[in-house]
Amino acid sequence: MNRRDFLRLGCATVIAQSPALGQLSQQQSDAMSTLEPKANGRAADFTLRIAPMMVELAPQVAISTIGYSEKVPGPLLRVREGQSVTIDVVNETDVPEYVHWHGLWVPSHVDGVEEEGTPPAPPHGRRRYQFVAKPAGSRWYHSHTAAMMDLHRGSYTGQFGFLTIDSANDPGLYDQEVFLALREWEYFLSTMDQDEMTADPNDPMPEKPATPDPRPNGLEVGAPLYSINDKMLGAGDPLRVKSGQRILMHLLNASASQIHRIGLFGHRFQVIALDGNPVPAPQPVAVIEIGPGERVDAIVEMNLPGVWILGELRDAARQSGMGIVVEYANNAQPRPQWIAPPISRWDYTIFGKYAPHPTPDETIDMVFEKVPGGPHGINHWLVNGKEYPHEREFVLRQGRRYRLVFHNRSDDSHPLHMHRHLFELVEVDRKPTAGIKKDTVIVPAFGRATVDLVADQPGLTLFHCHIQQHMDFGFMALFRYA
Ligand SMILES: [Cu+2]
Repeated sequence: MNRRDFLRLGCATVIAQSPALGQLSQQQSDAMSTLEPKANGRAADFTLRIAPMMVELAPQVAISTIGYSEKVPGPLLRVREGQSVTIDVVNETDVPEYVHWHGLWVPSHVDGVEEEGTPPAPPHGRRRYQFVAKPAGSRWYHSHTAAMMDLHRGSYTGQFGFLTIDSANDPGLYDQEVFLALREWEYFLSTMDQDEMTADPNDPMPEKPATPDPRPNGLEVGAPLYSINDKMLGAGDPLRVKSGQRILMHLLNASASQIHRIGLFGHRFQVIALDGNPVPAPQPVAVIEIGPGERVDAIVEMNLPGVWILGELRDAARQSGMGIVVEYANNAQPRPQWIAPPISRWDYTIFGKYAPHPTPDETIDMVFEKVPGGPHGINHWLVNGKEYPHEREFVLRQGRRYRLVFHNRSDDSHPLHMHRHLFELVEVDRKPTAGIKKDTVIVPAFGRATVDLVADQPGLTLFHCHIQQHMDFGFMALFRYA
């Protein structure tokens, strides 16, 4: 068996089942142990190999990127809540890499973040990550390496995958479960902003300045190719369903740069969890809006037989690949159809409840501003008047409850991510809510979001916009515990 076959076997093993290595056949175990000499006397539950690879997005369309274990998305890592997990990362590239476990409560030195002090997986070296899997829900893992002007590093590459932490309490009210990661490929810089999510003029925009910024905008990141998982619309297997089935869709926006809106004509998405956390008031919606870093779990009842396209609402993005065919069994419709769902506004607060929040011990205001880069420059970003790094502006005391107020004084929407913690939404553009726990929240252009966070995870904690370019050019802050 050559090395490639070994790799394949390793990958297949990981997908086929969770980490119970004891259940593998002797042959598979032998293959794994040949591949992975046991470190510290114990074989890893999973191994991820970071290496260059090709992705065939469609027949005649292949791109080269860097991925995990020759798969995009990387192997599905499925574990039980509370399980102790060991993951070996083998870095076959020439640069240091960090694997971040997004949405997990892990210590700073395991979080996969340079700024928090996690050691890297060195070039042509390896690093072992060990953590207890919590909290339950849809998590994910991805590269957390700075890319700066290199659009073939960090989250611009195929280094992302699903990490599912199963709870013992999952009622399992569905017939099929699918994992759908939204992605763009072959990123480029342009003065044209592809993300046509122009702000609705009826938006409240509580942070809009009286006079607009006259400075010309800088280069934005765009992309010509789109996919769901590793296939452009029509190139992969359709999602095969039967009338009456309930499909649990785990949606992940693994994009480095774009917020996406997804619809499926004639069907509603019953949103049950945001960022992997069950919502107080599950609701049906026609369109899901999801920002880089976010996850949405939704159940879709299959009650309109036919062949449909589940896809991005923007024609350009969908026609460039962001979609998947949904095909009912035994139907006569010859071709997949796209019919745009009715326009609807995404509103996190409808999934919450009305309840008072405990009074916070302290309020921290965070003001985000853009410094436009001009026609051939990159925009820079300020948090409270400064690009990253700050001094000691953001200090938490263990056990205290903080109210963070995100003031977005820019004309872009930003998915803001807090590492190693969950926060609870308090208000979005003045609409109050309670009970929605997230790790990433889109703050609309000139909008404001308020969240509560209990400081219960001591250690350095990175906060940043999940758009890679914004993060690389100043949109980060490091929280410390006193
Ligand atoms: Cu941003």
